[in-house]
Amino acid sequence: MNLIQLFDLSLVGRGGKTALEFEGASFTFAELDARANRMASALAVRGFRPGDRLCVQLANSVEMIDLYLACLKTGVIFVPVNILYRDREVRHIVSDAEPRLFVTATEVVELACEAAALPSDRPAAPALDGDAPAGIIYTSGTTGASKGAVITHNNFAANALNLLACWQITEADRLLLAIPLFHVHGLGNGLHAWLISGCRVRLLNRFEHQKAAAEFLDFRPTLFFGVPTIYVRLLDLPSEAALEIGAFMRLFVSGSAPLPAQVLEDFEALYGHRILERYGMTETLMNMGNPYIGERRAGTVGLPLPGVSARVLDPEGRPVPDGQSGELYVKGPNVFPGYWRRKEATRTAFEDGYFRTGDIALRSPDGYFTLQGRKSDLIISGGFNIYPREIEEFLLEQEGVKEAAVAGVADRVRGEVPVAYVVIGEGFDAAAVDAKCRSALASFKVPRAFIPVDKLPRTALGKVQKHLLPRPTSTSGS
Ligand code: MLC
Ligand code: AMP
Repeated sequence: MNLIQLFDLSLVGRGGKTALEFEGASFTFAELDARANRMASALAVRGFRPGDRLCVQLANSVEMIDLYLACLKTGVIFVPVNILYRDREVRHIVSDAEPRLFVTATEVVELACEAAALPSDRPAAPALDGDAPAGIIYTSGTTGASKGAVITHNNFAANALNLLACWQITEADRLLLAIPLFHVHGLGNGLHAWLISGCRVRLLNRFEHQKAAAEFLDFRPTLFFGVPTIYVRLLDLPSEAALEIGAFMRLFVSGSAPLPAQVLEDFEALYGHRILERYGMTETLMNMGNPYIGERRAGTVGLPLPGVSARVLDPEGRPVPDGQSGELYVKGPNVFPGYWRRKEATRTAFEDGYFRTGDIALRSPDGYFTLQGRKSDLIISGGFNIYPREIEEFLLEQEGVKEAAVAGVADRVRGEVPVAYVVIGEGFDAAAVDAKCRSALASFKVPRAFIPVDKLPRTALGKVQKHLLPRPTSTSGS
């Protein structure tokens, strides 16, 4: 099946209903359908064929939705790119995905103009198998360069249907969608839950904490999806506003990074709602969640979602008893088939049909999972992933950097932020390296400090022992 069949429940079935609010404009489902049909024609004019890739590097916008739906309607593979990525990061994705077209804020204007002049007839739907790729989403690989996770129509469908069922999302809901559509959180959870349920969405260009209270109070949503940084920001709202918001909200969901138990408790005291924490990955979409009805246990990611099987294994691949830590493996209709054009990486990502998450977890005797960390040294800052290796490789290219190690330090707002430890040689200039990082790396990857060290602590095999690096005192965010 094509995801569009599910979206047609709303695009066609609820055509007259207001679907979307964006920057003061509103659109019915039928209007969005017509826009997407025109955009599909514009892609056809550009020579797109099923299986071609379209890279889209756009902030949340109606055009981004048009392009996504146009891809699904024509069998084109949608490849969203983080808008914070700079040249170096983008070049890698382009050379790997080989898109027919790369759309940024500049190109989209022309494309939208072309589309507006075309008829809104539905394109003939290509005969797609549910196992066909709907999107390729780049995720920072442990090797430093990011890999494209191929997500099928069936993966996305299984994920969204689970969320509708488990979180009781219906067309009566109002979803305030503030997270970026270029990641699976915004796209696979936010956009898909909206289009299938037929609820009303207010899409924000991005989450701005200064405007959050006004958006909540004006739109009066029932449903909100956020990363922990957003919930930390929401703790700063005045208590009267928080109480008013709490009164019309039905469900707050958090994911993409660990939600500190204290934030969950403080949020509940302020808003009168216990945040539902869930756990996912780009490669697997959503794996686990705390129950909608039942105990939302602080510090845990709850129970496997319907259809998801989970195993916790020791390094020899043997199951560990409940209460003990091991690596988490998952299997289910939500799990991707593999990485784009990377047979070897795909082969090593699976064991016995289960995907190796790289997350260290334990299961309680009553089935709740707690994530305790990662096997790799992944840093998650504001819900964005940072692989230290990528920054280390960049730093080593800079003048005066003899050795470099990047590690995460705790940050009250963003969870973690990266800092760099450098063994410096002649010509090192911290300000110049900082400027280079700012121009070449996404802002969230830029090290917050460069800490000079005489040498990096290494094992006998030469591996840097990051836990032995002197940690600066935790940062407080801003
Ligand atoms: C952040 N920045 C953005 C931005 N988000 N800039 C433009 N558009 C966006 N959407 C930049 C800012 O310019 C700034 O850069 C820095 O990031 C912090 O911004 P801030 O204004 O201080 O925001 P803050 O209150 O800290 O909140 C940041 C945030 C953002 C929460 C809005 O981090 C965010 O949108 N996170 C969501 C990430 C996400 O969706 N992850 C899902 C991955 S999928 P500078 O230069 O000033 O530092 C996944 C699977 C799963 O993990 O389980 O979901
Ligand atoms: P990504 O590669 O961006 O898809 O990020 C996936 C990673 O985010 C997972 O492997 C986890 O390490 C982390 N993650 C997602 N949700 C949670 C959560 N609720 N708690 C802790 N970590 C999470």
